[in-house]
Amino acid sequence: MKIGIVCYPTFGGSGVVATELGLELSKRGHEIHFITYSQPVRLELLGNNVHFHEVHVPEYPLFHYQPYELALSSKLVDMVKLHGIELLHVHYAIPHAYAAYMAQQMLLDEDVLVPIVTTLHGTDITLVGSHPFYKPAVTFSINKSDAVTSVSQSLKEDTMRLFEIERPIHVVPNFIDLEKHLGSFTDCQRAMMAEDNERIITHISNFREVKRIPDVIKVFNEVQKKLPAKLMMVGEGPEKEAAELLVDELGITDRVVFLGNSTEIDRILCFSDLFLLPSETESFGLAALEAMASSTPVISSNTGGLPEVNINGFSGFLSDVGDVEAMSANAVKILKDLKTLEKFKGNAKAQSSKFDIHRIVPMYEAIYEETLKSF
Ligand code: GMT
Repeated sequence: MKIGIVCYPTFGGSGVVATELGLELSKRGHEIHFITYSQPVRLELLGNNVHFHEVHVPEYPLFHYQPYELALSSKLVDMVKLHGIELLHVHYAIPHAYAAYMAQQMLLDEDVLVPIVTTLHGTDITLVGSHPFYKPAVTFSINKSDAVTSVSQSLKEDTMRLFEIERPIHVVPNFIDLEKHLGSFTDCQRAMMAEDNERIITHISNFREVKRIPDVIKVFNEVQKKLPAKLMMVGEGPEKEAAELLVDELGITDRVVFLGNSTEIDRILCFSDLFLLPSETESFGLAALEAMASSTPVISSNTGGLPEVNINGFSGFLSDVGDVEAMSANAVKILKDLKTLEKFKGNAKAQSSKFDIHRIVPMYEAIYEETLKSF
């Protein structure tokens, strides 16, 4: 199939999922066209079957907001016609599903038929999409998609509760390429980050309010009172400065390292002993799955789709949002002795294999085939 993929090209989970999906589909013989405003961060390899088409939005002073949706739908029309794209798969409803519908209508005018598959990722529903300013357009574009998928059962339920949805939503969980997390590092240079007797705790996110960054630091602060530990904070975002101040206030600057955005997530996870994800809401928690695939157990909140990913008492522990005390007590439970830690590490790896890329990507292929057949 010739498939057009629309996504945010940044470090965010939806862009990562879209990029990994496109790459895997290309390996399975499909021709993939990424259409977005810059090359997706994890798209290192452009090959015969993988193409990238940049959406340009010319700046014009009259516009207070530059019309990205317009530029995107025009680009979709041109690319569908030029490359004979058979299906558009858009990740994140806002504004991608809306722009794709406009493109579909323009193409219809020229007798070109292209169905749209929309994947809902989380904040496009729970935080942004349900805002009254966007809701009518989001409801419309979900209902006009030819197939809709969500990354967890929990997100499907949220969508049905928050919007008047008239079509089925297929749950296709996020996935992981286990081969990339085989522990192929002979030395992930742990010694550069911590002493032998120290446990390494890691958090990776876009440092937005929803991630509850202060909880990450407070949990770590309690843990490091009980056992020697270091905290690796990976990512960039609006809450980072406040996080640095809190670390300073708590007097633990020598034990917390802010690494910024990284393209070396595999290496960081390779030397991590525990992953913290205390989010306010999380439709899935791809970062937690990536951690588990690298044999890193997870301490998370029990919100949204996280209980579908992290299994309490097995791959880690789940607690109520904001329950720093329970989270730190559970972290210590896992880290206190090597035997327990090794058990949780093995369990985390085993749990991640449920989301093996080779099991999940065929689910998308089946949806594409069904959509094309019934379109
Ligand atoms: O977590 C974010 O703020 C980024 C956001 C995104 O759209 O990239 O992540 C959402 O999609 C990911 C991929 O499906 C999920 O793993 C995240 O749980 C989800 N984030 C939230 O629901 C807050």
